[in-house]
Formats: sequence, structure tokens, C-alpha cells
Amino acid sequence: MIIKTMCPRDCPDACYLDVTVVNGTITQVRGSKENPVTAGITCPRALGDPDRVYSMTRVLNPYIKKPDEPGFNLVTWDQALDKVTTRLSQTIEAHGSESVLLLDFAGNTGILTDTYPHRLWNHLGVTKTDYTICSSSGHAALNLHYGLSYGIQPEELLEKKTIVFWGNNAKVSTPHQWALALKARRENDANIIVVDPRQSPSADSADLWLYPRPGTDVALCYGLARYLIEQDYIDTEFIEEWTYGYDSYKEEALKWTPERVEEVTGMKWEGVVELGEVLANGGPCVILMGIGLQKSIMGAENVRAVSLIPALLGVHRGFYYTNSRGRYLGGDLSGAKRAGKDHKVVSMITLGKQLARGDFKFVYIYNMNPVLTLSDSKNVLEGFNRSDVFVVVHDTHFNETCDIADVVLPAPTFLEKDDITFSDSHSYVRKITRVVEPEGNSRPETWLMWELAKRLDIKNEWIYANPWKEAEAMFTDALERGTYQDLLNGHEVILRRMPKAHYQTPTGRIEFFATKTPEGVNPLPFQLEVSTNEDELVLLNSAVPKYLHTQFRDVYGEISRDIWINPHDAERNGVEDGDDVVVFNEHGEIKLTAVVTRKVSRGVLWCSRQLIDPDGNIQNSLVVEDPQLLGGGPTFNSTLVRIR
Ligand SMILES: Nc1nc2c(c(=O)[nH]1)N[C@H]1C(S)=C(S)[C@@H](COP(=O)(O)OP(=O)(O)OC[C@H]3O[C@@H](n4cnc5c(=O)[nH]c(N)nc54)[C@H](O)[C@@H]3O)O[C@H]1N2
Ligand SMILES: Nc1nc2c(c(=O)[nH]1)N[C@H]1C(S)=C(S)[C@@H](COP(=O)(O)OP(=O)(O)OC[C@H]3O[C@@H](n4cnc5c(=O)[nH]c(N)nc54)[C@H](O)[C@@H]3O)O[C@H]1N2
Ligand SMILES: [Mo]
Repeated sequence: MIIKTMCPRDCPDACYLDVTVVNGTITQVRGSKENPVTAGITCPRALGDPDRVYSMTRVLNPYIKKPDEPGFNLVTWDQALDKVTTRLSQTIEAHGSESVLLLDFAGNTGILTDTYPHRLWNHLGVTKTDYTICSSSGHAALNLHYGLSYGIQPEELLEKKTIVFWGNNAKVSTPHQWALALKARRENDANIIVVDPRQSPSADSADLWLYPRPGTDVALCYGLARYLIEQDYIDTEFIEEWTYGYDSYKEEALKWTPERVEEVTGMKWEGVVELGEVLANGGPCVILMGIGLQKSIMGAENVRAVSLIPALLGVHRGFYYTNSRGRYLGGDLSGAKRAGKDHKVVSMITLGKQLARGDFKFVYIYNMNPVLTLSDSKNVLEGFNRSDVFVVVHDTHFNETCDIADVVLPAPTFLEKDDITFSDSHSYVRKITRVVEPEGNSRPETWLMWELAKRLDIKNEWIYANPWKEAEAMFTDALERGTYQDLLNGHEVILRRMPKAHYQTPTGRIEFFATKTPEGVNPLPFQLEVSTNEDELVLLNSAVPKYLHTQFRDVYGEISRDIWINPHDAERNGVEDGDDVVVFNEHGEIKLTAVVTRKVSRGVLWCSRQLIDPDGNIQNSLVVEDPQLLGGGPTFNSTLVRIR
């Protein structure tokens, strides 16, 4: 039997999947051809799902930590729930609801998994995080110039002649947009260009690869703008009709001489000319920005600068970042409005310090593996391990965060429960249909929320309301084709999208010069100085094909611990290809294996992200950071390290 479903993983593509079930067991997961964007192709993670569902690392029962020794006791749900709610009530009584922290992210983006269960926590008025660990600085950057951050639909790639992946390793991180770009190259003779300081798998297959120093994209963009201006390639009518503040922007761009651009970016001016020519004269163009581009000290500024290039050439929203914001989804599924409480909101980026300080006495974690994925791992661990902090984890699989929990609760995977998710790129939706019964004693987030609420003696009816009825309000104005009922009946619906030539800025135009900026943020994109100390290397790190962050190590083995180093830096540091090296800074260290390669320039290192070495050293212990000014995002890609 083949069951149709949709993937809710933290990935822009959200495949339609066809799952083969034999005698109640999943035997195969394949990409479905019914989605025009994901079109029958899927990634190694979906293909590996049968092994992930039946993995030895599944959490199948509730567990409570042994009192005085390492390890857990297997317990009943009643025992676990009693323990959790007793401790939760005691904590709220003794320290107030702000001493309880809800810590979750996007392990499963289904709305019944990641949104509806917030009702309990919203009702209790606990502390929440600002969810800034991934894409928030890029959104804030685009908001300044465009109002909302939405861009082109993936299908539009087929009409393009020039497709630029900028700080975006699409071949790995959004393979369906990459596949559409390849199709445009085959059928439309499109050029694929990659701008990335390292020779990523996408750069390997590009027609042109430009490699500025990390965090110098603003300089590159001003250089590009200057070239376009000097060649008279600017669409002045479009600028007049649709934009604001071009003269100030132009004045700044003209300050970026070829010499200055070369000095800051480390690139040859010829690269700027080549990119400028193909953008201006190569036919319809688009720039797809990655999330990696905006995870550095310069992150938000990078996105601001890159996003303005298509506007110079007269293109409405000639970019893609993510499309999560250009939709009409409404309602109050999380219950935040109904609860009507002012929550304390804390930064995800500086959470380590707050945890270590003991700001929270009870932490409820689900849909996230914060021990490996938050920065400042040392403080994160120290905080979780405090004797006055109680940690509950609800997860599908054992991970490093379960190791530090007081109670571990078993969750079904997305193949074992019904749900609804939305892609960050395309607009097609079909129901996530439960394919098999939940493994072991695992129970979904909705059930768990209700059981906790009952034990806490919460009587408010809306906490227990049927989530499928409650979700209907999300769709009141949201659909271009189909109805909510169609969706529930297993049919595809299509989301309505905001028009491209519509700008939600204060002037209603594309603002080259942003009229509303937070304090300390320049109205024009701003290039900070980047470190040129030869002893300090910048550690870039990014997504790799077979894993979703820290997931799928049970299926595919450990994530590669290779670290790329340029021959020049290798020699300076006495490192040879294949050497075991220690990568360190004042905050921590991790042991990796050197790969001496010209895929990275001098001063730049690259490895997979979210690593842990055999000695238990965590990569993110190297990252102790302040949030970005704009959007509060992380700065993983400006971590300075040494190597020995
Ligand atoms: N297979 C797989 N796919 C995934 C994920 C996964 O874990 N596995 N995770 C999903 C999620 S949550 C995310 S956030 C995305 C991330 O995927 P992407 O958006 O592609 O981001 P990254 O892989 O972090 O980085 C992309 C590229 O940016 C480059 N880069 C770093 N700094 C700079 C800079 O200053 N300038 C420029 N021009 N480039 C720079 C890096 O070298 C890297 O090659 O992937 C999603 N897709
Ligand atoms: N060094 C470094 N660190 C980074 C980044 C970086 O670029 N460099 N990038 C950051 C980014 S962009 C992101 S998005 C974050 C990701 O950080 P996390 O969201 O912490 O990443 P995952 O490892 O995918 O953890 C998700 C967890 O959810 C669980 N899960 C899956 N499905 C379900 C479900 O249905 N129910 C429940 N209860 N649990 C489920 C999984 O088993 C897994 O343990 O990492 C950030 N950390
Ligand atoms: Mo992310």
C-alpha cells in the first residue's frame, strides 16, 4: 500500500512523499511526482526514513533519570507525567512562571506539532525564546528595504536566464530549487552563478564562481552597483517609479573604486565586471540568498546589499530568501492571543549565559537538540546540569540533550501522526497523513499537552479544543485554490501569495535608503571591517547532504569531521593533509581532520556544522556571540579560530 504524505522537516523544499507500507511497516519512502516543485525527487533523509523510524536510537518509552547515578529508569506515562507536573507546579509556585523556559525549534514544522501545543505554555505565561537561531536576521534585513521578505516562487526559475546562488549551497540545502536551475540551464540556456567564499558543491557545478572573503559581500555589491551605474545599465524609470533613496545609495556606491573593492573582498575586479555583464545583459535574472549568508557579524548587512542589486536592474523582488512571510495564514492556533499574557522573551543566541546563571529552574525542550545546536555549548551544558534546574525532553530519538534531561518522553515521527505543514519556498500543500501507528509508547505533542494540562488542573476549554477545528481559521483568507476541507480530504491546496510588486515599507516603495531602522543600524547597507590577522582563521560551517542538523547519524554514521584548510595556512601552521588537528580559540576546542585544499582561500576554514568529536568536544563551544543588531540572529560564520 502506498500512502501519500508531505515532509515537515526543517528544510525549504517540503517534498510530497509516497510511502510504501507492508503489513504495518514502512518499507520505502519516495518523492511524489504530484508536487510541481519537488517533482518526484527527494533527498537522502527522506530515503533514509524507514531506517530512522525503526532506528535503535528511538525513544520508545518515558524515562526518569536515576537519582544518584548515571542512566535512566524506564517508567509508565503516568509516573513520568506526575513527575513533570509536580515539579512544574512547584517551580511556578516557588519562582514564578518566568522561571520556566519553553525551548523548541523546528525538528518537525507541522502545525499540530510545533504550534498548537504552545497553548499550554502560553496559558502558563512561561518564558519563551525569540527563535532567532536560523533565519531571523535575513528577514529583518529584507524588511528594511522591501517591507516583507518574500521573493520569487521556485517555478519562476524556469523563466530565468541568470540564476545567482549567493551564500546559498542550494545543491545540498534546497535541492529542488537547484534542480529547477539545472532545468533552466538545460532548456533555457540559463547561467548558474555561485557567490561563496568556499568552493561548495553548488560552486563546483556553476558556470561562474566568485569567492569574496567571508563577510565582504556589501563591498562586492557596492562595487557591482558602481559598475552598473558607470555602464549606464541602471533602469532609471523603474528607480523613479518604484524606489526611494536611490541618490544616497548611488553616492555610497560610487565611493567603492575597483581598488577598494579588491582590497576588501580579496577578489579581482574582473569578477565584478563578469557578474555585472551577465546580470545586466544576460536576460531575466534572480538572486537566491542562502541562510548561511546571514549567519555572521555581517549577516544582515550582506542580505540587505545583495537584495538591492535586482532593483537596480528594474526587477520586482528579483530575489528569493524564504517565502514564509508573504502569505495570508491567520488565526490563533498557538493560543497566544487568547491567553493574552505578556511573556518574557529571551535571546536564543545568548541563552547559554542565562542558563548557566540559573535564570530558569524548569526547561521544557522539544523539536530541538540545543546541546549541539545552540552557541556557547559550555554554558548551555553547565546551565542544564545545574542541580536546581529540571529538564524535560520530548523527542523521537535519543540525542545529546536527552543525556542531560531529568525526564525523557517519547514522540512519534512525522510518519506516525497527522499534521499540516507549509514549505518555505513553494505554495503547494497536502496533508501529512499518518502512515503507521506510533512506535512503542510514543505519544504526539497534542496528547502530551492535554495530559499535562489536565494534571495541572487547567479548565480552560480552548486548551482542549479540537486542533483540526481550530486550524481552520488559519485558512480563512489563505487559499488560492481548494478549501480547508479539501486539504483534510487529502487533496492538494495552493496558498495565496502576496503580489510581487507590493512593498510594505513606510514609503510603499523599495527603499534603497531605509526610512525606518532600529537604533545603530545604518539606513544604507554598511560594510564593517573584517579581521585581517593572519593567525586567526574564519571557520565557515554549513549543512551537509545526508543529515538534518544533528539528525540521521543513526542512519548514516557520524558526520564528516574533515576541516578544509588552504595550502598557505596549512604550511604556516605546520599542518599536512590528513593530520589530526585541534581547532581552538579562547572558548573551546574540537578535534578534526585536516584536508588541505584550494576550495577555501587563505584565512578561511570550512567544516560541516553542529559537530561533536569523539572526546565529546562540541563545535559550538567555539561560538560565544552577541546577537546581530538587526534581527538578533547568530554569527556562526564569523567564528575566529586557530589550528594546531
Ligand atoms: N541537507 C540539508 N539541507 C538543509 C539543512 C540540513 O541540515 N541538511 N538545513 C536546512 C536549514 S534549517 C537551513 S538554515 C539551510 C542552510 O542552508 P544554506 O542556506 O545553503 O546555508 P549554509 O549551508 O549555512 O551556507 C551556504 C553557503 O554560505 C556560504 N557563506 C558563509 N558565509 C558567507 C558570506 O559571508 N558570504 C557569502 N557569499 N557566502 C557565505 C558558506 O560557505 C556556504 O557554502 O539548509 C536547509 N536545508
Ligand atoms: N555551528 C552551527 N550551529 C548551528 C547552525 C550553524 O550554521 N552552525 N545553524 C543553526 C540553524 S540554521 C538551525 S535551523 C539550528 C537547528 O537546530 P535544531 O532544531 O536543534 O536541530 P536538529 O538537530 O534538527 O534537532 C531537532 C530535534 O527535533 C527532533 N524531532 C524531529 N521530529 C520531531 C517530532 O515530530 N517531535 C518531537 N518532539 N521532536 C522531533 C529530532 O529528533 C531532533 O532531536 O541549528 C543552528 N545551529
Ligand atoms: Mo536553519
